[in-house]
Amino acid sequence: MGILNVTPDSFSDGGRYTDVDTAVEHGIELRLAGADIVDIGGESTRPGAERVDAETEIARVVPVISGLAAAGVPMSIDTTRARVAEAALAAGATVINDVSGGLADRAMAAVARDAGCPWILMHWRGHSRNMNSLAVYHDVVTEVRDELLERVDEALAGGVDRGQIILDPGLGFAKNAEHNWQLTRHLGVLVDLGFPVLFGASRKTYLGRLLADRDGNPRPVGEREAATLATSVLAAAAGAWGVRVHDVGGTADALAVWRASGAPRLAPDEADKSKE
Ligand code: PMM
Repeated sequence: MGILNVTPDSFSDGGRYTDVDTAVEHGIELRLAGADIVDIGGESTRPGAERVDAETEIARVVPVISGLAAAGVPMSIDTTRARVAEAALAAGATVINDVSGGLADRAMAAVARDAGCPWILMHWRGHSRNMNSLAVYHDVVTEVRDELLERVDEALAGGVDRGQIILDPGLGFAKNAEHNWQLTRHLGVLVDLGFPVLFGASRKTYLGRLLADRDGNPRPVGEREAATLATSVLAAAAGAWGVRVHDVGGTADALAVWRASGAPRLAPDEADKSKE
């Protein structure tokens, strides 16, 4: 999944694709580089970000989705709002990527049900403005799993087909670096739930911190690509269905190596078994 944020303020590509033609061009580039799907977002979810209204979000994403649909590019809409999802699906998106897993807007389930489209339910505890204060867990892997299963139950109760549900641990969303590493190490716990799992580590803050220089300055966003590729290979080896990334070409190369190696899926470790 290639990332295309049509926002002025996303942490990595914010401000680069606010012009419709540039955004459409980049979406086509992502597709040609090997993306199975391009994820279009019109609202930044970076920690601390202020919300925009639904009209602004729709005005940002719909022209880009229409342009990419005309070019035959498969797309997901990255939104927590049912109205935005509806407009995006009408314009040609075919997947809903809801970082709130249906929590932010309870009307999302009906949109997913009526469209009969895949719905990515990401683990989420609250909007960006205060999500860092929600990063409190006793056992992050078990709690993320259980909270995702609650989202699944609500989606099913809303009439959504089980076969359309995709799960995502939501790295960086109410998670600190250690939480992200735990979720990476034990990704098999989510994979074993039987739903496709999407993994989104691309260029995130915890990778910048991991690669900080001697003075403790985090590695700049644009220089986290090799680390991102490593996370994508780990996720694939743990059984992830997809990875959400900025650098699609590099990811396709890295995954081609992993595939050619024939390396078996990483077995869930003893700690995972004790959670069952
Ligand atoms: N991360 C971001 C936005 N949307 N969607 C899913 N499903 N999973 C993620 O991890 C995720 C997401 C934030 O990253 P960005 O600013 O680079 O888009």
